[in-house]
Formats: sequence, C-alpha cells, structure tokens
Amino acid sequence: MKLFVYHTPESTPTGKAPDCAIAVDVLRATSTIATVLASGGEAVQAFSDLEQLIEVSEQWPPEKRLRAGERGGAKVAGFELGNSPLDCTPELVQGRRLFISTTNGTRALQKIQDSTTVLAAALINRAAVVQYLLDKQPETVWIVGSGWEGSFSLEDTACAGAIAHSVVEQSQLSLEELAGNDEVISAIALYSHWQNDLLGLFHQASHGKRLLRLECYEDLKYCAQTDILDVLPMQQELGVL
Ligand code: 3SL
Repeated sequence: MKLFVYHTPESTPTGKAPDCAIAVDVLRATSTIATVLASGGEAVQAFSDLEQLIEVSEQWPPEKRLRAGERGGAKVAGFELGNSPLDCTPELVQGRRLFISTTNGTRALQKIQDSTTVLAAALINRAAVVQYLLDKQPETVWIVGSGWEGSFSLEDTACAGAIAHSVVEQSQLSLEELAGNDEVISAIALYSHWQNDLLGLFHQASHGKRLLRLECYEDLKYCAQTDILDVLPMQQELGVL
C-alpha cells in the first residue's frame, strides 16, 4: 500500500484515479456524513451544485428525504438542515436520504468520485477507515483534504495524519514504505503534535475560528473526538454514499 496526502481538491492530480480515495472534511461535511449514516440514514447524496441538489431531491418523496446546505458556514435558506452533525439525530434521519451540498467537502468528494473505492473520513470514524485499509490493502490510496476554497486547512491535514499514523502503527509497513509523498510525513507530524488536544488545534485553525464566530462550539467539540463512530461511508453509486 502507498499512501498519498493532498491538502486540497485543487492540489489533487487529475487523470488516473487510484484504487482507493478518501475525502476528508473534518469541519464539517465528512463528520456530518459519518453521523448521518451512523444514525440510520438511508444514504447520503453529495452535490457541489445547489440547483442540481434541488432538482434530484425533488424526485424523492418528501418524507424520505432531507436537504442540507451550507455556504460560508451558514445554512442555505429553505433547506431543512445546515451542516451541523449534531442536528443529525436518529429521530430525524432514520430511513431518510440526506441530499447535501457544502462549500468545500462535497467538492472534494466530487474530485475523487471516479476512484474504484471512495470513502469519507473524519476523526470521529478514523478507526473504521483505517480498518478498511488494513483489511483490503489497496495498492494506492489518496487522502484528499477539502481545505477552504483552495487553501490548506489544518484540521483536514491533521485527520489525514491521524489515518496515516494509525496505518503505520497497525501494519507491518514502515513509514518509508508507506509514504507516497512528503505530505504524508508532514500530516503525521502535525497529528502527532496535536493528538492530545485536537480541539485546541481547531481553535488555531482559520475554519475553526470561522465556526466559533458562528457559535458552533459544540460542533467543534464533537468533531474533535476520535474513533467514536464505527461507520464507513463508501460510495455505492456516483455521488451516493
Ligand atoms: O466547506 C465545507 O464543506 C463545510 O464543511 C464547511 S462548514 O463547516 O459547514 O462551515
């Protein structure tokens, strides 16, 4: 297995897709996706375009769907949900499909959607993703951070590092054998430095600060937890996890 970390969708190579690609948007899209599926949601369908989301979701019975939309951290008007994982309770999401569009996370998913296997990872479901990699041993794995509008984000790279760190610890592979690019090593270093205070890292991160201004402290606290959900969001058909 060779791991590659890309900080943003924009820095991810185009062309030949890998065996396995993992989208990461810790704050908050992939944390929300993992939470919806762990709470009994039927599936999550991701869109980068809001118009397209509305058009496709209208073909579903209203009692079987939920629409979640976020732009700039705030909920999109007219949608039932924004992008807070804490809103995705079993009572609300059980048996329903979540149609979601967010600023960066759904774009990261779209960027890797042609890979043989597409996963969504956050800190809260890191162990499930690592277990999948250890069991299946895909030859090439890309971990793609969502960043913020094309720029690096601390929390996504820390999560990429959390995944890579755990794979190194649990596999027979050395870091040298595993790392496909330098970004893997720097992601592990970032995670190792902050692993006991991931909430503290979020407070330093520009998107963490943006969400704090929007009074989303509880979301940050929730998303900073590691390995609390045993759920593996995997693409079943194009754009549907
Ligand atoms: O950019 C995204 O995709 C989001 O997850 C941003 S937010 O956390 O909902 O503000």
